[in-house]
Amino acid sequence: MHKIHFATSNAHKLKEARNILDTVGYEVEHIDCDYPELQADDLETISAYGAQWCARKLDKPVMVDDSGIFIEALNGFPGPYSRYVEDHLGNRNVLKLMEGVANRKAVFMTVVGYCEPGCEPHTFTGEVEGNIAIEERGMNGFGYDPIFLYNDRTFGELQDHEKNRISHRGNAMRKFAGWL
Ligand code: ITT
Repeated sequence: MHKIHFATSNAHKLKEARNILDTVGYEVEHIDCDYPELQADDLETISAYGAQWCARKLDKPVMVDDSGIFIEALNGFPGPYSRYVEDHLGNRNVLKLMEGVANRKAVFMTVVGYCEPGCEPHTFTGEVEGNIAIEERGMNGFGYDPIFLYNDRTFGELQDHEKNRISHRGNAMRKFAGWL
């Protein structure tokens, strides 16, 4: 089975990547590579930079995953700042920001970055459209999953395999695997 080296500090992402890529014939090996998170307005730039940084440092092909949630009524916030907002505000405060807001549309996005040593990085984008829930629901998943409504269930209410089939990460990683 072909191996993909995945640099991430997030155990949930690692688990999802293993399940998603296993279904298309790839084995995921976790690598520790604490790459600097570039401050940029778009996930592609951050992801491409991270993949190239790790490929250079480790001298092997590396995949990274940069993800975020873009809320339409907040002009795409928190987007590339999703990690910071989760750490400092959390879902409860995001829901507060959305109190009384009728337009609850949101997009989850993952950009997979992949780079081989000495080469330019490639990026693969996956998205899923949904809505911000009124309250947190569900014990599955992680991060923003309990407040992201897809049809009538939050991602927090989906089983792992259901989320992976439709998720931003599933779409981005299957695109990457197809290219590979
Ligand atoms: P890395 O080491 O891979 O960068 P990270 O947790 O910092 O791990 P991101 O910057 O890509 O990853 O994540 C941005 C935020 O979005 C972070 O708070 C995640 O918990 C959250 N997030 C990412 N993917 C998610 C998903 O599928 N469901 C819910 N929340 C997600």
